[in-house]
Amino acid sequence: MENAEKRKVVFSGIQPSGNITLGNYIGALRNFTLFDDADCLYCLADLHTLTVRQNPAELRRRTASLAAIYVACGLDPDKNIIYCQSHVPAHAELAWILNCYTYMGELSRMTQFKDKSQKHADNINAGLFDYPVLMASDILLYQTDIVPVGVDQKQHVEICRDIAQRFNGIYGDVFTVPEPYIPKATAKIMSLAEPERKMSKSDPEDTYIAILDKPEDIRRKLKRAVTDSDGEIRFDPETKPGVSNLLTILSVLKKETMKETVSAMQGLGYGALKEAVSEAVIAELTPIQQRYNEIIADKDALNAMLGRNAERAYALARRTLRKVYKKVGLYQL
Ligand code: ATP
Ligand code: LTN
Repeated sequence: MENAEKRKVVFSGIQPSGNITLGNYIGALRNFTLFDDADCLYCLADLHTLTVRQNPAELRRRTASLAAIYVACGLDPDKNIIYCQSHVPAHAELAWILNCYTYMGELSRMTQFKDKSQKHADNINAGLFDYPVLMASDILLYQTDIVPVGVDQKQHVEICRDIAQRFNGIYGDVFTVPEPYIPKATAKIMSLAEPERKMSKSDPEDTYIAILDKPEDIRRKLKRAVTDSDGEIRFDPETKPGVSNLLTILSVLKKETMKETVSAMQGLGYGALKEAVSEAVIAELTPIQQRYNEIIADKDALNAMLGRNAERAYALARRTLRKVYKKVGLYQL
């Protein structure tokens, strides 16, 4: 008998804008595999990357690479719709409509916009300002229930909810209002160089571990990771952000509670902690890298997968878009 309850829809995306980091993996990607009994869509958010100037050849390479990383991290492309945002024109189309239901005031309050405007002061373009509306379109096109992201994206999911509710308030129940999925412990992995700041793929190489880093790079970067001078292994993100970040990474990858990790490490030095983190990271990433190398070696198969999945996504997206066009009064043939 068919299950009467509607399956949940899960949607998320990552920008192919740099090397995918351990922060992206722990904060987002790893969680993408948790929704076995839902309909999941994971996009390569290539349109979003254009809000910051990209090297075209690099962007193409990184997009294919991120698709291979998704699969290598355990997302089965037959079960999950893994596709490239720019291959489904409905994203840009819905973004235009939703632009007309989003206020300048609310967009100018977005912290990511403020941060990125500071970082790219020579290129504060309209796309950067409008970024959250495109992201809302991504999510709302598929009648998404759950959006797994890191905590830095929480505000964007909230504005998406506001836009959906506003639209529904005018036209009836057109959009599902989504919920973010942000497990607290792993919501924000910190930079190795400045543990008060988020680990970010647009920062210098030595501040993050990339999913595709070699074991020797992982060991070198972790050896240099900033800690503190009191020498005690203790979980206290406020006063010991560096050590606490290492403990978080360790406990997550070893699938232990923080208490278990801390008691296993207590009394040891920071050198031993860094060594333990290195081993755990290498053990996690090695099989992913092996699968990645196989997947990326067969570009035809990868492209066929992306083509197939873009069609599946477009078929779903078109339904919502058609409804929206009708509701707002665009002339239908
Ligand atoms: P950029 O630095 O280019 O803005 P980013 O490293 O923040 O990029 P995104 O593509 O913006 O990466 O993020 C992809 C996903 O990974 C999002 O869900 C984001 O919240 C999550 N994420 C990114 N960095 C971290 C982190 N350090 N800790 C936890 N989650 C993270
Ligand atoms: N803006 C996100 C990437 C992203 C996304 C989405 C995440 C684009 N579209 C839809 C969740 C849902 C970021 O992580 N920087």
